[in-house]
Amino acid sequence: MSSCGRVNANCSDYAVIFDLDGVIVSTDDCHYRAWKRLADEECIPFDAEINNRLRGVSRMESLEIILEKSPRVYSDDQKQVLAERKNGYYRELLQSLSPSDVLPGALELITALKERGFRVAIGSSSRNCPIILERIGLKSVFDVVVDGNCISRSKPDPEVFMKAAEKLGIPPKRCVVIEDAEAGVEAAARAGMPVIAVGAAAGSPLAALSAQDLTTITADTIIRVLAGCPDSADTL
Ligand code: B16
Ligand code: MG
Repeated sequence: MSSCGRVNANCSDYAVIFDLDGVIVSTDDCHYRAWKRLADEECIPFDAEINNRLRGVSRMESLEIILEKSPRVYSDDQKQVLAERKNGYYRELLQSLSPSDVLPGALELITALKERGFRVAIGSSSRNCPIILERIGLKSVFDVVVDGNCISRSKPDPEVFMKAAEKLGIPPKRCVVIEDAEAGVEAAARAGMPVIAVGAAAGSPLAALSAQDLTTITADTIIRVLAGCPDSADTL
């Protein structure tokens, strides 16, 4: 582990940028159910494998992926209507969202990071981010929130994470991203940020570290990732 660096003692010079859907909250299943309802109504084949390609991708780009299997061709106006219909179904499902939907380990990790002085941010492609954060009780927890309402290019473009780093005033290489989507892992890597891949993205070759979920990630894990040696205890 000779290439291990050292992380400066003041953790307020560092940040963790969390993806929202699939990392902080289990809304990825709500997206799946809403798209499935739309696809069934339009007689378009849709399954979990196609759904995996939608993680982290914007609403309109997700629709384009779903329409690849459609025998019917839709105009731009019709696509807009379809996307709004899906969003209506999704918003219905969000009505039952509550703090109990925060994923295991998320609150513990955010609390531990804040206690150590880390800055914390959200970097999400979702335009529903404000309502989701409100419903799960985390509206005032993050120092910075950059979501689908603030960006013009969705993941895998690095814009969402670059904007978060800029708003935090912290250089990209001092920001660790936690992502559940391959598109998000790529976006973080393109932003020059070390990334921890969880859930569906675990095992990504672009990730500095992979984990099943947030329960095994601690503030010390983040420090090791920042130091460039995620598997070592040397830098603590
Ligand atoms: P909306 P994330 C992403 O959120 C979801 O993973 C993706 O499935 C969804 O299409 C996208 O947000 C847009 O969501 O329709 O609510 O604007 O994972 O980047 O937090
Ligand atoms: Mg996600």
